[in-house]
Amino acid sequence: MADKLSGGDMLIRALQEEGVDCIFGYPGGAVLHIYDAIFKQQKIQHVLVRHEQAATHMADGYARSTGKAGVVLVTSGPGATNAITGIATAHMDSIPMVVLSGQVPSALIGSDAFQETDMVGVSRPVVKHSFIVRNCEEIPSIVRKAFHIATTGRPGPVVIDIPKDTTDPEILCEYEFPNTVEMRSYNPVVKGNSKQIKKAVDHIIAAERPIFYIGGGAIQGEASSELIKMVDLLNAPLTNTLMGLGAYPGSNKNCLGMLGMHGTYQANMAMHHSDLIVAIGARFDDRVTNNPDKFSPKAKIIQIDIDPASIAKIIDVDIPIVGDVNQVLSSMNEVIHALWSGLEEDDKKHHQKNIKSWWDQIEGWRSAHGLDHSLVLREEEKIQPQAVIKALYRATKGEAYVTSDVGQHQMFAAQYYHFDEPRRWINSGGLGTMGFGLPSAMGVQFAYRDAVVACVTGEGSFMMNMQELSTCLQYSLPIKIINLNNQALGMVKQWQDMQYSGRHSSSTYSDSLPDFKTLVEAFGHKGIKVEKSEELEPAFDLAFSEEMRDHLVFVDVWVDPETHVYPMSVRGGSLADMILSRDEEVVV
Ligand SMILES: Cc1ncc(C[n+]2csc(CCOP(=O)(O)OP(=O)(O)O)c2C)c(N)n1
Ligand SMILES: [Mg+2]
Repeated sequence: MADKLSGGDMLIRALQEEGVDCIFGYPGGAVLHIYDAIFKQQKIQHVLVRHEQAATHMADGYARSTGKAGVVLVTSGPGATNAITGIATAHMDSIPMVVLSGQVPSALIGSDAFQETDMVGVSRPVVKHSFIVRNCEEIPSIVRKAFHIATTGRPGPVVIDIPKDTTDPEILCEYEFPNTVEMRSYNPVVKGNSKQIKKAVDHIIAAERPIFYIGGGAIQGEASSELIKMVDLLNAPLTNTLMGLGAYPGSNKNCLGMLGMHGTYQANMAMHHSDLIVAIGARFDDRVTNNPDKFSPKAKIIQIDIDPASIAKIIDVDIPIVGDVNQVLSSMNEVIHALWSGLEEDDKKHHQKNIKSWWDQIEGWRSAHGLDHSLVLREEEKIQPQAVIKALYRATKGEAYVTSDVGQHQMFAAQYYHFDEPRRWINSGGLGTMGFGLPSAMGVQFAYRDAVVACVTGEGSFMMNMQELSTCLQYSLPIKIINLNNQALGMVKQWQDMQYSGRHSSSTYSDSLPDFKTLVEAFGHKGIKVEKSEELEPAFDLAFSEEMRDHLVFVDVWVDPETHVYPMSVRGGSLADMILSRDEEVVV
């Protein structure tokens, strides 16, 4: 006979069966039964955060770095609404997450009870799915379904709203965890259509100027090894979106770097001039396409995506393939191998000649205006933010998990830290959520206790969730925070420089910034302030030293406040229309 358990105990048991080892949360009246159930077991660690938004970003960082769903537990009302920004952040980047929100007792729902919010209603536009628990019996099957939905197909956040009476310790129900999940209305397509796959391969082999355009879906879909096989066999150029960095080794020469608004010159030019774009787990978002009417005019497009709704949403596609990116690429590789070995020597040579002249053109772009070109050292005493990222890359040998916040520092990190593996670069691409950096780094550190985790932040973003420094002390998280302190909301200020004649409306703080070294020391951590170039390397040496191995270190680097992020797309232009520096614009 099945065990009889309370709803609270059932919830925790079901989470254990799902393999959950860590929950990020914050208690309150509606979830007290659940917290008591957590207290009585040892398998799942509960992390007490200082703000519910941070809990969602921690679960998100955990999910992005492991591929498993992150789990959040919040109380009703303000606890639930505080979680919304993090749920929306995960939704925009297709991150698997399960959010357990407390609700007032069923009998009070709709009565404007204390701390009542219609969480399912409030979160609806930013979740993949949501559930309301009606009685304790259904808790195990709802948990099973929630994890299934969050982690399969195009992943995303799922909310389970739990009225307090359903977890009452006095009410016991039979516990049965379902072995399988069946939902008639939810069956994501996994295998790609074989005719489309054959057609795509024919186009790839025949293309003269092919380019692979890789998005976050390639990482979520674990497609890296098949992607590497394909790109290396074809010796094709490849570019990543902000979300796709690391899907293919960033330090490999076939990688042209990030494309789009702050993409590299060579990546944007290659996209614009290509005759075949192979889009993998990428959704042609406006930060990539610039003006869709001027996007890559000569290219035929193959788009591979798990989500049929993403296909041809923004840009017309010639060969759509719906399916799991890893499986589709694996089938394509089989077809490519068969085709390649059957090709006449002359045809192979023809292909190699085409690719060589395409590469000559790309290398010309790379050497003319590659990224080092935009790393201009202006005044000797001012530290350039790009140089800080390069120093971080050296200090961590390119092997760290790097999270970032949102702004100029995020773009510099994306441009100058080369990610050779998937799931190492963790940032909020779709929603662009300031305040994401520190808590997401914490989520990564909980997943990998011995890993080097660095958070590249800006003083503006850091101040949005800095209360979590206290959580870091409680759980001994030795994160290294690199603050590119330009004493401004730098990205906003850059746009004001470029589009509003330098009128800095509310983008600076009139000398009101805290002294970050003292601030982090008040939280019990190590702070280092860097004001001169020559202090940078020693600061990194100390931060990443054996001596600081178990300590959170905050390196506050005062960088040149005048530096802009380049290249930058020209508004309304094509991908080839770029501003390369303060006084250099290229428009085709
Ligand atoms: C929550 C939130 N509010 C506002 C914005 C708009 N925004 C984008 S970048 C930015 C400035 C970020 O400043 P900082 O963290 O210091 O980074 P910097 O650009 O200076 O490197 C702002 C305000 C945002 N992305 N997120
Ligand atoms: Mg700043």
